[in-house]
Amino acid sequence: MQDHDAIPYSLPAMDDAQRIERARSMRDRLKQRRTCRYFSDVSVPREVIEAAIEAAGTAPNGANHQPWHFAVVSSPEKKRAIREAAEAEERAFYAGKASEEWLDALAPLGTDADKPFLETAPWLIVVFAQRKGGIAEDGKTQNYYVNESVGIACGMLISTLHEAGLATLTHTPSPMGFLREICERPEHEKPLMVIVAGLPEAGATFPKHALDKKPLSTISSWL
Ligand code: IYR
Repeated sequence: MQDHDAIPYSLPAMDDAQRIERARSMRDRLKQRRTCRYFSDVSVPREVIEAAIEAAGTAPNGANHQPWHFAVVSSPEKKRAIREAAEAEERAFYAGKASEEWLDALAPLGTDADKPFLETAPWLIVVFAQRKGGIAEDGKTQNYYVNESVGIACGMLISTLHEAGLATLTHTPSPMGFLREICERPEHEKPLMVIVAGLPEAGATFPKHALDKKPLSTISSWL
């Protein structure tokens, strides 16, 4: 190992039974997460969103450049602008841009071009991937493994919001260049997704299809 500044690392003491218990308990909580498409307009404290973004900001990432930016939208004007632009893209998607195969795959979800939750939910977290910038955010230094890094950060963000009792939806209008203008972000940042966060509205449902999870034996192999 090359000479570098380093700090001792250790973990809190735990025995194997505790490790198994903690892993299963985390799994069971994450299993309760649903993608929500029906949001109430009830407000949720900004502190929850701040803490979740700080959690996301600890994600493993390329060269510790932390190539992400979270634009947090709560103003009715900005939410409306995002909804209008997203629905325009979605109308084109559902009316012909999407292949028959893609539309068939979406049928069990019951989605369509209407995205009222982009206005009703209290928070929209627009996630940007920084192709350049380095730790100093200079807009020039090359970043590495950008999509991987930001994808992991999004997983941690969603998990923290779920742990805090919030419903989320990962929304990916396509194309989503309009998010850069509305959120006033620079050219070298690529919008990756909108994470809608809030509380489910009364009577909210989720598709049965979502419970159809692949078992451990399918999603893993042990060599
Ligand atoms: N972006 C569209 C379509 C959509 C695509 C996939 I893949 C999904 O898992 C869900 C929706 C929409 O938001 O309706």
